[in-house]
Amino acid sequence: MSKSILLLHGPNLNLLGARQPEVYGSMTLDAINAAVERRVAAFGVELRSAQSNHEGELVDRLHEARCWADGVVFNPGAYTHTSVVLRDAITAIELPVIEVHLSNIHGREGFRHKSLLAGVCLGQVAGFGWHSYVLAADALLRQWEYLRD
Ligand code: CA2
Repeated sequence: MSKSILLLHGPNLNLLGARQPEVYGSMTLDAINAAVERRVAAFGVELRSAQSNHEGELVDRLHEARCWADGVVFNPGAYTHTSVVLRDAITAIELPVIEVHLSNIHGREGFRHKSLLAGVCLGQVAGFGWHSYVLAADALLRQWEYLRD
């Protein structure tokens, strides 16, 4: 049975490419989604992408993923640092979730150093611009043994 991934983006990430390219790069969200899709399609893995600026909608997307996805690549944006709600949703769905950040949150303002979500994720990738998403997808591919070593 082939695998499926939900690629989920949180608040403000719909603005990628249009604002603050010095922090978040110049790739648009659509271009990032396409790059990750190309990567996983090479292994026969399906990718579905979604973005929301609303915490409750992100929760709904995570819950829905239980019905069709085998793993989640998730950039929760600023909710990373604040959301017990998303932490509980990630715990509840019992899917492997990789937390992703474009920027290196550990090298930025102190309030970004703490993630409320990383501890309930399989792991975290941060600081590699849009490549962070591809590396996170690779982490799932490795988990499922499409990739070795
Ligand atoms: O580095 C990341 O990927 C972040 O998740 C981005 C969040 C930030 O709050 C996190 O601490 C780290 C902010 C997303 C804002 O996205 C924008 C994109 C373009 C222009 C302005 C904001």
